[in-house]
Amino acid sequence: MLPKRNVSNTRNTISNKKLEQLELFTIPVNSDLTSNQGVQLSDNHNSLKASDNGPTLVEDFILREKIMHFGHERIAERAVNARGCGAHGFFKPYISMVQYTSAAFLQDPEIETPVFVRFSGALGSQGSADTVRDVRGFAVKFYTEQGNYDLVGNSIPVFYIQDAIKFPDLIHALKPEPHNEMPQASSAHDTFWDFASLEPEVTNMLMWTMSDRGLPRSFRMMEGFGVHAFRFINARQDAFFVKFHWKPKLGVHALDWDEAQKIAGKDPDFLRRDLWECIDTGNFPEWELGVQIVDAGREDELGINILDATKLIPESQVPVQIIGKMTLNRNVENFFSETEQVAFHPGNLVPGIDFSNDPLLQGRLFSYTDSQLARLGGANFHEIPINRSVCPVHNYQRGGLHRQTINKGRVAYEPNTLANDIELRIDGNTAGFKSQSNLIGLSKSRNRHFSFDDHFSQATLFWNSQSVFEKEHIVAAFKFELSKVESSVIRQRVVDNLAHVDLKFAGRVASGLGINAPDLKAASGRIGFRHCRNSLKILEDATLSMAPRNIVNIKTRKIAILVTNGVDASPFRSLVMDLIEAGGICKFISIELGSVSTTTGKRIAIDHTFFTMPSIMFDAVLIPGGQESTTGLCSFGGAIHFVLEAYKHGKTICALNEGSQLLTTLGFSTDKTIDSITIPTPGVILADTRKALDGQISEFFQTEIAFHRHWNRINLDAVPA
Ligand code: HDE
Repeated sequence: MLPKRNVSNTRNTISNKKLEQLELFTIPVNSDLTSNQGVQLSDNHNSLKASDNGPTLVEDFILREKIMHFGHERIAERAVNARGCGAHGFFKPYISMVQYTSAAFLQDPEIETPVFVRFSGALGSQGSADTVRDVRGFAVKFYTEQGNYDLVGNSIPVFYIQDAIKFPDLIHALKPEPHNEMPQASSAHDTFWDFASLEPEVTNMLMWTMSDRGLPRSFRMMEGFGVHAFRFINARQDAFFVKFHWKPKLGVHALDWDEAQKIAGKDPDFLRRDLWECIDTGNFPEWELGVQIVDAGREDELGINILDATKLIPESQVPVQIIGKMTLNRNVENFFSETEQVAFHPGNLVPGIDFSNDPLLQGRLFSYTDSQLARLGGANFHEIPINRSVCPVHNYQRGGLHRQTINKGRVAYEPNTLANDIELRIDGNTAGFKSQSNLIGLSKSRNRHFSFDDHFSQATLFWNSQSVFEKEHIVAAFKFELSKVESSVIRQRVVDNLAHVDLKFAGRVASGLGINAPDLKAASGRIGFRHCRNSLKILEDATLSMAPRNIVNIKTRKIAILVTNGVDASPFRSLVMDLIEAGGICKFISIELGSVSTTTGKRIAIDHTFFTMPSIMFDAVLIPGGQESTTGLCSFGGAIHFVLEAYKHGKTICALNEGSQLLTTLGFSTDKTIDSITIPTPGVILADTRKALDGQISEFFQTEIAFHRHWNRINLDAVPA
């Protein structure tokens, strides 16, 4: 009875140079079976035995091949960022960046560059849940005409540590504890907070991970950051520092912590499913690429050391220039071949982009190739289809495990004259990638630059920039994590450090943890506590908050419509059509699958039950009227819990006519006689469809959904959901 969204499998209709290349390696679904040698098989059910009851024969090469392959079909998961999902798409610049960089893919707004993106969680194993509290990886491979460029970034603009030498310690502290391999994908345990309390440089990133940034609602609603300072180099060899930003077109939104934990159980694939379904239904996610550019030589004016990855450049200090857009429009054909085998490396650069001396970035440059060698079994991982560049590769590397390329000729060295009867010599005088000349200090040093030792100013800036509700969530997150820490000495050390961010904030965290009030001096008296506070150029920056600024739209927002027999369908028909028109995804939820009858005797097909699709899978709830349906819902615990839980998680709820009876326990008046539309508390809309115009209800509902979550509603903590 209601219009269905047009569902199209986009996978076969979109193409670009990279996808055409992958097509050469892609095998269609087939109806017969062969061995790996191409020999057709006649029986895939029975192994070869010496008589029906006899032992299996060693000569059964078909069995041996099949079992051998099965036994080797797993490869080592990534040491970090093991759980991820990927998608194909393209990038198009809005403007030419020729003034700053000679990178070809940033020159011409007409040129589309194919990309492959892998999102990941840093902490968890491959089989861990998607919605744990964590920073997310945001790795983009651009298949440019000048070779592959990888921007291997994160969802948080700063990192825990300043120097690569501390990375193994950080990850060992964060990962499950080595004696019992617990807890999975969670920082809420002693070893992490022990490390964190002894390394105050982690504080800024801690503020971010404990904020709602650690709980993205969707990869499609998450920012990405290159984190380090890189350099743009233009054709004249002028250098500029650059920080990269990805800004999602759908805005930046988060889950609630209680919701995230429940989703981890009900649908551990929540984020990858969301990405997959949206791409498959043509709701292509988009991010704009932004850059903060600082002229080389002027970085000292920032008030921070630009090479320190635990600091960001506030956007109010150096605005982000939006320079292009990335669209993801095709799911992978095969998870293993593409997502699992894709090999990112921050050292995959193209002419026009170069590193900075950030000591964390410099350390990464050793690590990634090394990881690929171990995971992908040899030096030829660049020949795996997903990793191949779209421009030709020719050099004199030969051999190695699993070499695919058949290089012609007898010449495998340079310089030479035998390859083409002329002298080939590549010794710095040809075009191509040139490292930007960079003054290297004369004395070796194992010291950090003193300016790295400001560990708290930006954590304070972050705290000051948060809204009231974000601050509450940060305090709650610290309390949650520290409550899981068994050692009270560690808990105390953490809050003593937090006192250097903001004393009141640290006090709020400390209360109820069975420890003393935070003590500034205790922290600064400890060995290993290095801190020298720089004076901040700014004290607050609105862009650090996720509080809605520009309310966007309701595209791809999921709306649950709660119905049972006797639902009054006429008042909400046009409302639902409006929601779908605006890009919302509406699903009918009831007590059982099948269909329910309306007051006029028509039938509504049910998409899901309360049992299989709890409120945590939706962004908003619509409760239509009809006395029989409402009475049915009010007497079903699953429906009451659904609504209370959605309320507790700040979601928009719209009740029509009698439907408002489902909200009577929430402590506000559900009597709608005053007006045709009443908003008794933020994000709750009670509408009398006999008085209100359909369009009005729809407008209110959409505005509230687009706001995402309503944390300032009454009785939130009293709701037992
Ligand atoms: Fe990584 N990181 N990392 N990292 N990282 C890996 O590479 C490493 C760092 C990031 O989807 C590994 O191929 C070191 C910062 C992402 O395939 C490994 C250091 C940032 C991904 C590795 C860092 C990242 C990885 C694991 C400190 C944000 C997933 C397997 C010096 C800017 C990429 C692999 C994908 C993966 C090392 C720090 C982002 C072990 C040594 C900072 C998104 O090589």
